[in-house]
Amino acid sequence: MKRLLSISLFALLGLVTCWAGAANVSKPNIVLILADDLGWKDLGCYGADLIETPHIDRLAQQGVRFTDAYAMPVCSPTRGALMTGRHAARLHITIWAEGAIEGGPKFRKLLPGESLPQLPHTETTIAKHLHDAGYLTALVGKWHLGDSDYYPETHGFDVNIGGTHWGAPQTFFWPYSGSGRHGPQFRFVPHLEFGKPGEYLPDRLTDEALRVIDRAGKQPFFLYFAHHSPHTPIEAKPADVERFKAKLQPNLNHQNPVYAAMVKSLDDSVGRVLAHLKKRGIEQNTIVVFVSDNGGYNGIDKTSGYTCPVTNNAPLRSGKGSLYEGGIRVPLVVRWPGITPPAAVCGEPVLITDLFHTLASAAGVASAATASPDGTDLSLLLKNPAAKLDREALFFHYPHYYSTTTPVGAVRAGDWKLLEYFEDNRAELYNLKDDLGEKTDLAKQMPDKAAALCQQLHAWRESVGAAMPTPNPAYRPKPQKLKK
Ligand SMILES: [Ca+2]
Repeated sequence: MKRLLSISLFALLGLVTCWAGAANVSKPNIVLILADDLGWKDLGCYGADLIETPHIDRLAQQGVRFTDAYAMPVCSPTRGALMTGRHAARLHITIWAEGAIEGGPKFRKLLPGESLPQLPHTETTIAKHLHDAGYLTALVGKWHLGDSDYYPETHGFDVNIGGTHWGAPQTFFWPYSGSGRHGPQFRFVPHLEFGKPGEYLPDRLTDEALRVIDRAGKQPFFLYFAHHSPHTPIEAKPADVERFKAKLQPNLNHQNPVYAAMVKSLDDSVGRVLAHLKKRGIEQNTIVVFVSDNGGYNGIDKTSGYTCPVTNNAPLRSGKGSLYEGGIRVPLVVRWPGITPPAAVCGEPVLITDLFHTLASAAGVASAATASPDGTDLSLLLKNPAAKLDREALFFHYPHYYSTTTPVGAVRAGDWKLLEYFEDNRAELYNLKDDLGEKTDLAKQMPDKAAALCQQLHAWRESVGAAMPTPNPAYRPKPQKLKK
């Protein structure tokens, strides 16, 4: 009897082990590719003209493409929100890391809201959750969430290739360092010290990303592949630049061939990652997400040799930094074999924080949702892109200055969008269904609607403890230009 019991216990243990093994095998790998400053209209599948992105377009053909996906308006806030599932305003990370340290302009009407230059260790990242669930976790590329005390290694990543506090490399060509625009400084991309002249950063980062996939072997992996492209400095491989120079026409929305070439390299990188997954036979067990961290940069970058804006977000208004659609609406494509239908398009508004919840849920890390109230699991939309989320509104908060904006907050509820500018508490109201370009301000025509949305925005700010700008005692109104 005792022997029989032992055998049964042994068999039971074997069964449990077997189940655990099966569960581990079924854990999907996750490849999260984050582009930097890629605009909503910068991909073929989103209607780009000069720019060509066949690999990402094919990914969209195999999964769900979101038309109304939103990020924060600049780099670090999106990255913090993506890693934690918590809104940038709740994290108090509302401007890029270097901007938080520099403190913003000294003589404008408002002093910016306080923002942290790093992701505190009291926050738990998706990498930490996945690491604890047995994943190999790797960041390849840009981190931008703090200095060496806050590097990815301290936030749940087993591997960090390239992640520092810097928001951009000094140059995209090896050795990726040199003097900066703000004076002499030494930017670097760690673990890539050994390279060769002419080596281009997106290509090298892709080599490293493929090595991470190989290194994982049979272990499930989370590859956070955060490209620096196509952030400034706008630099691309000469042969690619020539290709787009030849294609340039005055009637195209996009006019910068160096930028188009830069996006091509980004697309080539995605193509190589997808091909590698297929080659290794893990394509069917890997979720691939492609998304950008903010709207397209519509300023000028002289490095490119062109004086036209780097990109054009039309028909969206404005660009990076702004809370108009051009600053926050981003491309988002998700392919999850067995879950996402092919060539699907989803028009439901979604936020970058939702990816945290979606990926945590996919990996079976249910506990992750508790401390992250600012997002929702998108599995429902990924299975059925026509479904609706039970969510009233999305909120945005940028209490800082940038070339495209003064301090501002915003809310999108259904088709309605309200922006509140903090310098004069001016509200602007738009109906995105009729007016995607936010050209006709309806605030005066519809004061009740504007007041209701304002109230909703204020209540949200209070609930997340958003840091607000304050009056600047040193404010100097811009002096009138003297006539000669
Ligand atoms: Ca960015």
